[in-house]
Amino acid sequence: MATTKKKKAAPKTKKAASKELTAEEIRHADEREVGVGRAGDIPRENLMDWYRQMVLIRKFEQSCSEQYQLGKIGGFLHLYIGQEAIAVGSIAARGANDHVITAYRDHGHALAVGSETGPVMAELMGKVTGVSGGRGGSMHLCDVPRRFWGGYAVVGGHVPLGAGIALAEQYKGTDGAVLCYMGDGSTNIGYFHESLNLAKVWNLPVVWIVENNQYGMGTAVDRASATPEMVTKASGYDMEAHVVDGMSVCDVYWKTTDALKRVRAGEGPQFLEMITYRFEGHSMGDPLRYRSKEEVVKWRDDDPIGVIERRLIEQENCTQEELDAIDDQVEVEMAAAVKFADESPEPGLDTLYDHIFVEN
Ligand SMILES: Cc1ncc(C[n+]2csc(CCOP(=O)(O)OP(=O)(O)O)c2C)c(N)n1
Ligand SMILES: [Mg+2]
Repeated sequence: MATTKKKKAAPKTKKAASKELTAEEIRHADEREVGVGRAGDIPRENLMDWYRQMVLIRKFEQSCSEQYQLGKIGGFLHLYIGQEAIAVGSIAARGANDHVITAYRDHGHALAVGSETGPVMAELMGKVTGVSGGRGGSMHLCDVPRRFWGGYAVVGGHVPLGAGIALAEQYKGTDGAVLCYMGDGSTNIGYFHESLNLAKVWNLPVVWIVENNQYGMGTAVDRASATPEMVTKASGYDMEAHVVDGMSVCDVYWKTTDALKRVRAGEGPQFLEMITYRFEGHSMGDPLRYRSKEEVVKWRDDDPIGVIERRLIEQENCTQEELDAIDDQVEVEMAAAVKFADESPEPGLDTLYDHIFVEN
């Protein structure tokens, strides 16, 4: 796709590693694991679909940035560019009864669970056709039929809700589990520790996924957290924890698949620290003075879309034309989404008090 073509060098890919890398090794890796060779390796059509989903999220976010600058999106807007492999790879691993809940950087998760681009864009523009009726905006996307519960603006505030949904599934005796995503900053919040503790005590079916993108707003992780290694926090709750290469959609998929298997086998809550990087600012208008250009360039060389693109071309005999055709199809979908949102009405004044109280 256009964004990845501009890169100086595509990240190298390698076959499945025999040992798990540490967070530090992943941060400095010059090769990205792509999962080949593992039993039950991923079929080509799935990889192509993951590529399409990641390009869709990337182009959606680029379009959001444009719509924001045109004044059509109000409030805060946090882009997911650079982190696409996490939502796509982990949600691909979820079962039919599993739930998803996340923080305010939520557009990628919404699209990965299958929410349509038009209603998601309409939500960002505050239109009545939006996934949350135009009431929530960027930080409060929600899609109940797809078991996607949002979208929360209070850092760490949704973590106990993730535990609560897991408790409900356990109580009902289903095989449903929860994928609860959060930023590295959430792990410094009291709710995080209370939720992990209770999840372990009650053996709740939940996978905690920390998207460690190296920063909470303008503060580097090692300046705000007592330990820069998020996995060590799980050990305080005697919880199985693994480090994941968040730039490799395949690594994300396999580690989430394994974690969900352990949850369903009754082994209790699981913890995954996914190492990634936010390519853009924290939200719109971030002057990015807290990190060097060299650092950003280094991470852009590890673009998760570049990693999957490389695997498809080198190991799946995929042609550049096939990938370009997917990009073109996504462009058409995005144009239609913006048109749908533009043409949708705002909620009427007479509906101001709707959705405030529970209605029968
Ligand atoms: C309880 C609370 N404190 C502070 C804020 C302000 N705030 C918004 S985003 C953010 C940083 C969170 O960083 P992280 O959890 O790493 O998520 P990321 O933005 O990197 O995805 C902060 C401090 C907030 N929204 N809620
Ligand atoms: Mg962060």
